[in-house]
Amino acid sequence: MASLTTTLGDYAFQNVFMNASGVHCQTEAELDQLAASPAGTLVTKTGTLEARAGNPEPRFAQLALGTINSMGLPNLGIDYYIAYAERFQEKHPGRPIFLSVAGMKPDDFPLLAQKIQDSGFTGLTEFNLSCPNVPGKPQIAYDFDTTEAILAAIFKVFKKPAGVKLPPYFDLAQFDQVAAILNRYPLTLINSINSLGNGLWIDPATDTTAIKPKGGFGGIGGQYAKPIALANVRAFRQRLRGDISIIGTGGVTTGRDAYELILCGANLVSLGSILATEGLGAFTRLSSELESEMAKKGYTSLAEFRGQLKTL
Ligand code: RRO
Repeated sequence: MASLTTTLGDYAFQNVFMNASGVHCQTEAELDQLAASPAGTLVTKTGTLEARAGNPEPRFAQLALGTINSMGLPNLGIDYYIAYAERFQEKHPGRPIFLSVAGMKPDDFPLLAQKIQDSGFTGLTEFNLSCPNVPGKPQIAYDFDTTEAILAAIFKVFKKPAGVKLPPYFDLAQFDQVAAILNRYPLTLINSINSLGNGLWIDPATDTTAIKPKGGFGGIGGQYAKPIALANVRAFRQRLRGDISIIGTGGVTTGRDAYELILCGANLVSLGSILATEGLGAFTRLSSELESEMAKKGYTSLAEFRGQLKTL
C-alpha cells in the first residue's frame, strides 16, 4: 500500500496534500473544515497587518480549464490568524500548520514577522511575495532588489521556520537570480507557484470580462498553470540549497498532476482551483489517484520518486 506521508524541514505530515492559501481558509469555520479533511496540513488566507475587505465583486470566476481571481487580499487580519493557529496547536499537538502573511508595503513585512516571532506559534510561516491583485501594487518577487531587502528585514527579527510564496518565472536567468537571493537566507521552504498574474478572460456571448476589478485582469489558476508550475518547481529544485523544501502549487487536478510535481521535487502539494471547484472531496479523490499512480509505478513512498524526473 502506498504511503502519502511526507516531510518538510523538521516537520512530518500524514498526507502530502494541503490547500493553497486563498482557498477555503479565510474564516475559523473554513479552517476547521480543512483540519477535519484528509489534507495533511493547512495554510491560512494571507493575512495583512489590518483586516481587508478586498476588491469589488464579481472577483472570482470558473473558466473552462481553471479559474480567474482578483480577490484583492480580503482577510481578517494577522492577529485573527495567529490566534487561530495558537488555538489549533493546543487542540492538535503534533499537527504543524502554516500562516501566510503579506505586507501592503515592504516595511510591513518585518512588523508581521515580529508579531509572529513574539507569538506562541510553532508552525511554519509563508511570506507571500506574489499577490497579483492589489490595484497599484506590483508583485514583489518580480522586483529582485525589493525581494532581497524584504528578506534581509524579515530575517533580522524572525527565527522561526519561514518560506516565501513566489510568482511564476518564465526565463532561466530569472531562476538563477532568484535562487541566488533565496540561497543567502535561512529559508525552510518556498511555495511555487502563485497564480499566473494578470490574465484576461472574455465571455464570447457578451464580449465582457469575467471579473470586475482591474478591468478584468486577474490571477489564472487550474490546468492553464500546470506546465508552468512543473517548470518552476523543477528549476528551483535544481538551484536551491538542499535544505530548502518546496511546496508545489499550480494546476493540480488529478493524482497524476501531483505525482508530476513530486517528480519535479515537491515535498507538499497544494490545491487551489480544484479545491475551489470540487470542494474538500478533492483531497480524498486526489489521494486515492496518487496512491494508484504510485502502485502502477511500483512505489510505496514519495521519497522513492521525489525529484527523480527523467530527461532525454
Ligand atoms: O487575494 C488575492 O487576490 C490573491 C492573493 Br493574496 C494571492 O496571493 N494570489 C491570488 O491569486 N489572489
